Amino acid sequence: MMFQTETETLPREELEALQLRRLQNLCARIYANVPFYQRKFDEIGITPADVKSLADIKLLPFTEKQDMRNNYPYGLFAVPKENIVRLHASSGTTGRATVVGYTQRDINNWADCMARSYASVGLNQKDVLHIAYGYGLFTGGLGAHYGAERLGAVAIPMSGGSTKRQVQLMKDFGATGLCCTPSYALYLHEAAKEIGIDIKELPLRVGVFGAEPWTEAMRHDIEEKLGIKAYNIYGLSEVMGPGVAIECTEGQHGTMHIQEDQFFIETINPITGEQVPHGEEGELVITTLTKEGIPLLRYRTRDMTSINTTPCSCGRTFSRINRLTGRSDDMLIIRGVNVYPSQIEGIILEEAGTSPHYQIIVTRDGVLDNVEVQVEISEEHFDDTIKGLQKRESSIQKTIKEFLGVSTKVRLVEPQSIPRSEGKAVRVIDNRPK
Ligand code: DLL
Repeated sequence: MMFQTETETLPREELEALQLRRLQNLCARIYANVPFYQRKFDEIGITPADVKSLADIKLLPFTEKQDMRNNYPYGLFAVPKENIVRLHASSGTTGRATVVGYTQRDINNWADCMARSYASVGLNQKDVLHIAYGYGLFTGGLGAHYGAERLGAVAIPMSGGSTKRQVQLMKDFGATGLCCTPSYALYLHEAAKEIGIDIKELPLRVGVFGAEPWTEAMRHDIEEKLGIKAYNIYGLSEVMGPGVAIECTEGQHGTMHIQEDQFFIETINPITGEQVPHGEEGELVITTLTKEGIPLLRYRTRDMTSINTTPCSCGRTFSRINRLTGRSDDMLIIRGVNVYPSQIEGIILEEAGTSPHYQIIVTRDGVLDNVEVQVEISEEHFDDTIKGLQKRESSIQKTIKEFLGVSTKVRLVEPQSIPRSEGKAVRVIDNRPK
């Protein structure tokens, strides 16, 4: 079933003509309204009128996360603040978050993309959607929520936390769809067992899981344990939120249709910035074709994937991206929260009595990610009392939780005990199953 059949099955030629019109309009808008882009165009010596075909996009400048940070908070917005109706932001230490603003039309387009996504995995108006993505500055909760309402389904705004109670309410409210991170789905299953509920016995039938990498093995595990069909959804707050791409009920597992009337995609070599041919792996670059609040030209997602243009038996003409294979930077996703080692480093360095030698060790304990941060104590504080050390540990732990939103276990270790490396320091040891 499709939510907007006409758009989702547009013949490729018409779709590409629409994309070109929207790209030209985008360039004109950002050149006129965002000094950052005007400067970038001027530096390269091109004007919006030089964009005559979709292939010309390769002449245009990239946008990176750092550009958003440099222009914090509103510098890249393309409309006056009175036209913005909502903000979202990624977690980050003060002043370094990436902030995105939406006009009413942006929110509507997003709700459409999410409603299409639900329909694409077999959900409809009769479904009851238990939404356990976080509500707040994170785009997961509200994105999933507005899409569910747009579809005409029942949206249950659960957000995260109180896991056992969630299971009870899933049962009481008769949830048929579950939206959360794949690891949280497994956690719900464990919590259910503890309170004597078998999720398999509930009417739950479809899961819409994303916001973190997961494997085919994990899909089998979830489908088996929860007795549902599990689907992969992709998105990122910078370009919208969840619903940029989604699997369908017909296509091969792992391939996700991109909402191509809204987004133009390319894959590039992350080192040279050159486009790579469709089918070859590269970094996904997304241009927002309709966004008004904070339109982004050639946004470098840092997500590695390949573009799949083979027609899909579902009838959608939107091309697909294959399962994400990793990132071209060092961002970690811990229980659905994005964390850069440099953010943890910043916090450690502000704490008196520690040295800049640290290591972040990520493991999966049962179904949940665990993070231990080992930090070398500085020589002069080495003879601190145990109480003193514990106080330092919990102070760092608290600051990490407060600024980055992830729980960690901080352990102070002896000076010189973290292995030194001759080249780049090894900051992260990720022992989670791949
Ligand atoms: O995670 C938006 C979202 C919410 C997507 C709910 C899906 C479901 P951010 O917090 O900005 O936004 O994180 C975006 O998460 O660049 C990817 O690295 C990663 N990511 C998102 N979905 C997937 C997925 C939301 N299905 C970053 N598989 C992205 C692998 C994913 N990684």
